[in-house]
Amino acid sequence: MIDIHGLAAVLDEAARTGRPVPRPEQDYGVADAYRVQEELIRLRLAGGDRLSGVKLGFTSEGKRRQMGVHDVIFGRVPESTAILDGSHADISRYIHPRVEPEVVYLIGRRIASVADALAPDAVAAVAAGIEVIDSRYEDFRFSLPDVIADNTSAAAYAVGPWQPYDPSRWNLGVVFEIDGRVVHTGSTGAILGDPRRAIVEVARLAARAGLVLEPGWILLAGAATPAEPLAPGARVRAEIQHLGSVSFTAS
Ligand code: OOG
Repeated sequence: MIDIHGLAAVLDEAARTGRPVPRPEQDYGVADAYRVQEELIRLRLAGGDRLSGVKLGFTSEGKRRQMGVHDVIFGRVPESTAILDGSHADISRYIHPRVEPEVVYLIGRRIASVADALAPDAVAAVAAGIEVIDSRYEDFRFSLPDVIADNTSAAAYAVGPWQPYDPSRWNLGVVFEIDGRVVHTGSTGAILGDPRRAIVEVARLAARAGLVLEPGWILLAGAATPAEPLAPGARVRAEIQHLGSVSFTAS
């Protein structure tokens, strides 16, 4: 049996101090891992943070292959981790941060079930985004339950200007740049084969965890390309065809 409160406290402290921790020695399953994540977030919200939304991980083959993991996972996104588009972001408190380009959806209605996610007003808008991930485990190595417990490595995120949501535009080119150099190109079609499925997938996972998605929340739909290490001074930019771009500079 995993100590749910104990592991949540260890991961919370690792995130706050920037000191990585070893993976838990015990075996545990995905259901317990989501309980750890829930407790970890409860600790953060008790400290005055709020949720700005949810995220999916391992929605693209590129990411699954990079991390050796095979299932889609979901995490919760704290409001305090937002990076303003075009700004400087302090990355000194992270352990071994990486960045990846994402499609971000603005949730348009309360979503408590997969049926809600299929409603025409489920998505209110869409934007290009960048997620900073930072595993709290040593060497960025983990099992599937470990990364779920660690809130899917969520560390920070930036969202570009919101655009009207056009469901027919689902297979869009993605360009990911660091310091003006293209490091990855991809397609939003790499996200679950069709990023429109992200809202359904997150509704399924959230409902299972007893979490209702609120209008005005964001959904980070998962990276369309593998992640890149983020170093101080780096200028990171993601551009998605028809959706515009988002950027920040790490300091
Ligand atoms: C887990 C987070 C993965 C994505 O977009 O696939 C993720 C990790 O790779 O550490 O956010």
